[in-house]
Amino acid sequence: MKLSTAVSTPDAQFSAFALKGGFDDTFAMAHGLGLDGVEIHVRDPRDVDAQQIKSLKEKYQLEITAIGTGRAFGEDGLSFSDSDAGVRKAAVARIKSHVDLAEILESHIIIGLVLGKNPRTPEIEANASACMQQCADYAADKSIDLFVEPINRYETGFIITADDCLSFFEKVDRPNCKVLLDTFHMNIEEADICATIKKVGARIGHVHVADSNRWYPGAGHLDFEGIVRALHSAGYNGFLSAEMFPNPDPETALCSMVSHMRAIFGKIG
Ligand code: LER
Ligand code: MN
Repeated sequence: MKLSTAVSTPDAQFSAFALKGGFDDTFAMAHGLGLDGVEIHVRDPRDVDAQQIKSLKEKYQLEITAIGTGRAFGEDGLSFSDSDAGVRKAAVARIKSHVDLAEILESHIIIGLVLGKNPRTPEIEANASACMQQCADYAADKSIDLFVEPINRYETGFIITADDCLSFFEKVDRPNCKVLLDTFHMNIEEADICATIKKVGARIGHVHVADSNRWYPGAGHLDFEGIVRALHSAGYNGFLSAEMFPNPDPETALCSMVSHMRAIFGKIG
């Protein structure tokens, strides 16, 4: 498994980005701290210079592990479950533009809060799955996956657990939709984190790491050794991407994450 961190530009409202800043600074810092990749969170791809990000990716030898899209909901109100068909159409167009960015950066797409926060009803599920199908088909043509993230009950009423996500996938029925497991949300919602990892198995596409308090792994009470062992047994060989508060400061948070996780990798071999 490899390590990455979520990064975003300073205007992002979401607070669990360990690194906020210009991509030149955040990529340099991620490289300097020995990370293998960065996960970039982009409100609207028209805000960023794809070629600049591509050259920074090459300069610092970092993979772009995924592109986060939640800011399109948080800051622009776009969602797949909005009752207004025009908003849903704009949300699909926005995510397709994220897919175009992912194609340039050889990355994948995170679908979290862009699903909306409304409690799941048959109508909401039908609207959201139709949007998902359009985006998944567009992404599949470019060999891009959509990582759908269960998010805890205090942030959404829609896809809260891994089981919610798997049952939504039955409706969406697209193989390039994978599950994004976030240890912070799992600690709130899953009865048994390791059993959930085993159950999702080959359908795990991406993993966010933060401890129980959303600080760096090692700062709370989660058993990351057990989690990494369960991911390893499930055949997961992708990224563990830190999505955590920059506490007590970004550098300490990231250094602590890297040393905690690499010590665990060393034990597992
Ligand atoms: C996004 O990856 C996430 O984990 C959510 O908490 C965003 O609100
Ligand atoms: Mn997350």
